Amino acid sequence: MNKQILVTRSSLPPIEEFSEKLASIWDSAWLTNMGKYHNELEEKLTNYLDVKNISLFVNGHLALELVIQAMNLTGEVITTPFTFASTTHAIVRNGLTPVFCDIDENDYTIDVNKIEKLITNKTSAIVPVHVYGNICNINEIEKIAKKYNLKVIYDAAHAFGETYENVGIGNFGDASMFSFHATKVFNTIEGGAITFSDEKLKAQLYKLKNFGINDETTVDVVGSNAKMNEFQAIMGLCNLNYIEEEIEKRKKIVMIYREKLGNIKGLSICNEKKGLKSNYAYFPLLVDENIFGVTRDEICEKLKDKNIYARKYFYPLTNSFDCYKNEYNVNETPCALKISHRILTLPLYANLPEEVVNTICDIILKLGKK
Ligand code: T4K
Repeated sequence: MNKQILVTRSSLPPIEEFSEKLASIWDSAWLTNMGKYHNELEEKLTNYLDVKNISLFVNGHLALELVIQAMNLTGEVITTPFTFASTTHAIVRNGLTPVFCDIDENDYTIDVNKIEKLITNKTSAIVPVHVYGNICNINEIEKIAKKYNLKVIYDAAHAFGETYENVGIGNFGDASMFSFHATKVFNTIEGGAITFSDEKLKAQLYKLKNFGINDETTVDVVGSNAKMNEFQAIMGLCNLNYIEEEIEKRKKIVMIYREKLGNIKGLSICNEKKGLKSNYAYFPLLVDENIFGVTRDEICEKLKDKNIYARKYFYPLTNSFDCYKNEYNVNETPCALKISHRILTLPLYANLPEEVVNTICDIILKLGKK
């Protein structure tokens, strides 16, 4: 490959559309603090995601940190280690203890059969992850949460625009966090949102992302600064005009991957869940070296030799990070551990040329035949 192929590539709207909106900022000189574009995006996303309530943030991570704070959680929070650093850090940075549940080997989301035995009298919430856009077992999680009176906050960083049984994915649980980072299906450069069921949370989230300011003379919670600015909001408004096209193009790429790699011994691809409208956010490929003949790492290196940069999302597990040394035992999540050593996310973005997808598949298939 002459040109580097990275795991993803940000989608950008036509520059004229972006500049036109930007020009108006030079008139108003209103750059941030819940400006007009911020509010317009909030409204448009409420419709697009088909949710009751939404609050925008400067990034997904702070959104998650602050919704956890807003819910006044205490003690222990059940989550999974097969995720980006953000999920675990958001729990820990709130002074809470993450309790790691293993994942389901079919879709890499939290294993609902293993949640109950982790619940103690200190558990206050479950933070499951719709990893790669694979939707968690929402119905079972809801049952468990009800039975034990636990809050549920979904890390839906990867699930933008998805629906499950025709319901916007942000409607499940007490709240969901979406990421609008440059690497996501929908981006606002950096950015994120919380969708939530209890409308009373709206005022609290607003305050928390704005230093806890109540009015000009009262500050009544220890808040942060996590407001989405107008430049981000403009990027979001422009990108939103192309979102369906974006997802459709991703789908085409995924279909090629599925067709070429779907029936190969030693390679596994997650099945699309019944009832899910997918956004085709990531393409994770699971490599069983004992059957395929080469390891995930070898495939990754061989692709690199050809200037193709797949990524080992999510390796290593968050419960093995140096910053959590000796605090958790990765062997308590054996399925997550196994998958983290075998998973490779292949390049996927709307304008990835089909011939590159074919080349990637051919390189992988050739390795397996050796
Ligand atoms: N929860 C989950 C489950 C998440 O996956 C994430 C973020 C979060 C929470 C937190 O949400 P945010 O606070 O980020 O909104 C990237 C992203 O930075 C991160 O947002 C994302 N997950 C994670 C899965 O991927 P890195 O360290 O892999 O990023 P980086 O810089 O290596 O970029 C990956 C590839 O993306 C590059 O090879 C090329 C492409 N890229 C990157 C940037 C920065 C672009 O095309 N344009 C760009 O501007 O974390």
